[in-house]
Amino acid sequence: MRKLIATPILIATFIAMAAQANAAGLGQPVDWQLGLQQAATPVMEFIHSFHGFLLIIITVISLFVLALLIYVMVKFNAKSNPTPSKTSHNTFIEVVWTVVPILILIAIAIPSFRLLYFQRELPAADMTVKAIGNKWYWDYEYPDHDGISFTAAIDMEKEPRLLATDVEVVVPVNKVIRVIVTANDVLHSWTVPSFGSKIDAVPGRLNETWFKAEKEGVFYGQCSELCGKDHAYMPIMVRVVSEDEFKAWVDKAKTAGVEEAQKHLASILTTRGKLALNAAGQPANN
Ligand SMILES: [Cu+2]
Repeated sequence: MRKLIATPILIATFIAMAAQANAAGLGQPVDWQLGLQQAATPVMEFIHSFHGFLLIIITVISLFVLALLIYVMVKFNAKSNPTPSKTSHNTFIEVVWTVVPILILIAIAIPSFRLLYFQRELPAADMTVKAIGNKWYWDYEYPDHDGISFTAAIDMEKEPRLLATDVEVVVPVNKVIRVIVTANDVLHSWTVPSFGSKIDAVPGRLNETWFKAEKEGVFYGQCSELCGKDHAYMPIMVRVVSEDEFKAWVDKAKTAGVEEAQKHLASILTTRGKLALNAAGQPANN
């Protein structure tokens, strides 16, 4: 009796959860999100389509196995099948259950390797940003822009909590950005979900990845290699802006420093209606 009551409650709970589940955020997570963050780069779009493809395959396999189990339970239980067959081999079926999984694995492997090479083979880069992991903040350098460099540390006062940094990484939209990643002390990992970027920061070694953001806005990520006690407090914040806004930021950063450049950029973005300010005069991101 208790089971009979529990089942509809369970179903109702799932329906309520599904109704509350939000479409995934762009550049940052949202409450009750299901699925991956929205894509802002070609790599992340590929990850989305591969994820969708795998979801179909695993769903079909799970339903097929479930159907087989139900069929066996109904057809071959002791009551409906009192004298079991003694069959132990069936060549046709053995060939099928060997060949079909191989075909499924090949069908998965082909897009999987295409995605892997797409991520790993850098297209000609328009500019380079160097990200250096530290306990527990990120340093950034812009070797193509007179070596602009700064430290980006978590800003506990800003929203979204645990994702905002005091100084923002600024890059232009629709440009291939090469990211060179290393670390000063221990392993870290430079990760921005909406870019599909995730690469280890290894002391004494240069790793590289790339992204081409096709949408303007703010994109957040976190260190994704368990690096120590403040691992959760070294977020990544990348602002993608138009080319002339990027140039304005670079020019100001060269002459007056990155903090002034950030204020300058914020005022440009506010004038253009791209940046809303909250009651405290802070950028209300996304
Ligand atoms: Cu870290």
